[in-house]
Amino acid sequence: MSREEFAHQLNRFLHRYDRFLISGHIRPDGDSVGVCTALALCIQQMNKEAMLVFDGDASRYTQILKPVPALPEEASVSEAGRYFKSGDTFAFIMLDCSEPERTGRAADAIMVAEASLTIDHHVTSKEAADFNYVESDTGSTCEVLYALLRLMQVPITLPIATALFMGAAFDTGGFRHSNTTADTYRMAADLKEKGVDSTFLLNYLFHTRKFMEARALSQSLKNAKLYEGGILISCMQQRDFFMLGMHAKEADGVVGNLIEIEEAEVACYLREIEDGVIRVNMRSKSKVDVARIAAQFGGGGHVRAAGCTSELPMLLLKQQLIAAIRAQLDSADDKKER
Ligand SMILES: [Mn+2]
Repeated sequence: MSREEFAHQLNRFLHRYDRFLISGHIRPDGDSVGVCTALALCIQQMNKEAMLVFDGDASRYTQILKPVPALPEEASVSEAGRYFKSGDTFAFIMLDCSEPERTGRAADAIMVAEASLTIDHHVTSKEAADFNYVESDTGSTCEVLYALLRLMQVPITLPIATALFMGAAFDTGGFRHSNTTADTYRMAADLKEKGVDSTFLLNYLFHTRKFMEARALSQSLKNAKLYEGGILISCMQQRDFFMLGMHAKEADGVVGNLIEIEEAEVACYLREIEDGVIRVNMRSKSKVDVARIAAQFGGGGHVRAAGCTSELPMLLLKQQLIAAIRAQLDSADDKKER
């Protein structure tokens, strides 16, 4: 389906219903929160009700955007109708994911809603909603929604522009990743012209961290070792986090800092998240497919960012990871020589 055709469908969908429950994916990220907030603000602009559902802490992103009503944490989506002011029926919109299970808490919303609609940019086979639109070659769902709003001639106010900019910046790594296109920059320019504080948003998203996260990074760098072939590995035991006065789960961003090290071709971050359970996060610059490495250990992900969870002892796991990465680096070298 073309963008124009779907913009038509979306327009009709928004006009047909009065109340909308909107959910992004579980463990909300910048794109997910940005696109849900932007569409909710558009719906409010039409004098209709919108309510967001989050599964996981979205506060890092919601706190810099215009507030939008959200379903209370203790409520289930089957009783969401009670939380709307103007009535108790609602339509359901799924953004930045297309499989109901990916929303977490809102997995059953399709069943209780009057109708459902999806906008996404992940490669997917499921068309679970009544109306489904996926642009897998667009960098963020915020960019997809921006294009649709333009076609629908919906006025993009500053709060909507800010939410869209945040999401597009988030999913493109600050307009740096290979999913950034000329259209992405054109959108950014248009939103900037509408008054978006791009300096603040980019600094907040990519150059701001909590004191505790910085301390975790410091300890993680102390523990890091650089092996032949540019394999950077950092292992953090539970006691490392205990000494810092934090939980291992609070150090999610560290692996992104490890891969910034010039000599690192691959970064592996091993964290003992509970007794004998190790979470592995991997990032790769260009040579290694870390999704394949993760799959060897029962995990998954993308070519340049992947992870797995293991119950092997830390040292053994580290040795096996190094061996698996070396094997990939070596076979790449062999191919080059031939
Ligand atoms: Mn996204």
